[in-house]
Amino acid sequence: MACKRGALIVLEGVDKAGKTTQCQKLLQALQQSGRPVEMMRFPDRSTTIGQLISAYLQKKSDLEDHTVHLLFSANRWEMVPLMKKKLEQGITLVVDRYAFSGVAFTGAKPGFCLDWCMKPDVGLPKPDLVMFLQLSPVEAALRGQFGEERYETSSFQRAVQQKFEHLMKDPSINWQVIDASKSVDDVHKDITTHSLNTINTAHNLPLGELWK
Ligand code: ADP
Ligand code: FDM
Repeated sequence: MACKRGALIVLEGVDKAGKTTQCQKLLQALQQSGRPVEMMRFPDRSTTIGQLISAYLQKKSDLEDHTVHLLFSANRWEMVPLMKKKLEQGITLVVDRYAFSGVAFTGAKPGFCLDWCMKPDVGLPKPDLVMFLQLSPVEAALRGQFGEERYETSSFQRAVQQKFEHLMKDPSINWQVIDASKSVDDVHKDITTHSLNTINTAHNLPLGELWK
C-alpha cells in the first residue's frame, strides 16, 4: 500500500509576528510525537537564485521590482520537485513564508496589482493549511527594532498587512488566523492543534494546485 502523504503547512505574517519561532517549535513537537516532518523557508537563500535574492534583501544589489518578484517565485518553483517527493514519502513540511508573502510584499509596492503578482505562483503545491500570525504594528514594534534589510520599515509592513488581509478573503485557501500577541507557548498550542487536524485529514486528500 502506498504511504499516506505528508501535509503542507505554511506560516505567514508580517515581520516579528513569530513565524520562525513557531515553525521551529512545531517542528520539534511533531518530531517528538514521532511524525516525519521537515522545515523549509522562503526565500531559500542557499540556491543560486536565493543568493541573488539575499543580496537584494541586504541591499548589496538592486534589482528591478518585476524581476525580483519573478526570482522569489522561481526560488519556490526550483524546490517543487523536492517538496513533492517529500510529501509523497509521508513527510509533513512546515514552511516559513510561501507565495502569500510573495504577493503581499510585491503587491505593497506602487503600481502592482495582486492579480499580476499571483500569476507566477499559480500551480505551486497548494498548502493544506496557512496560518496567519496576526500581530498589530504596535505590538510588533515592542519586539525590537527592525533590522537593516529591505522592506523592514513600519510603513511598508503596514501596506504588506493590508495585502495579506485581501489574500485572506480567498475561500479556496484554508486560512487560520492565529492571535500572535499571546505567549510563545499559547501560540504554539493553537498552531499545534490546527496542524494535527490538518495532518490527519491531508493523509486522505490529493495535493492541490495553488490558485488554480
Ligand atoms: P518572524 O519570523 O515572524 O520575523 P521571529 O520568530 O523571528 O518572528 O520573532 C521575532 C522576535 O519576537 C524574536 O525576538 C522572538 O524571540 C520574539 N517573539 C516571538 N514570538 C513571541 C511571542 N509570542 N511573544 C513575545 N515575543 C515573541
Ligand atoms: N519576501 C519573501 C518577498 O518579498 N517575496 C517573497 O516571495 C518571499 C518569500 O523577503 F521581507 C520578503 C519578505 C521579507 C524577506 O525575510 C525575507 P526573512 O527574514 O528571510 O523571512
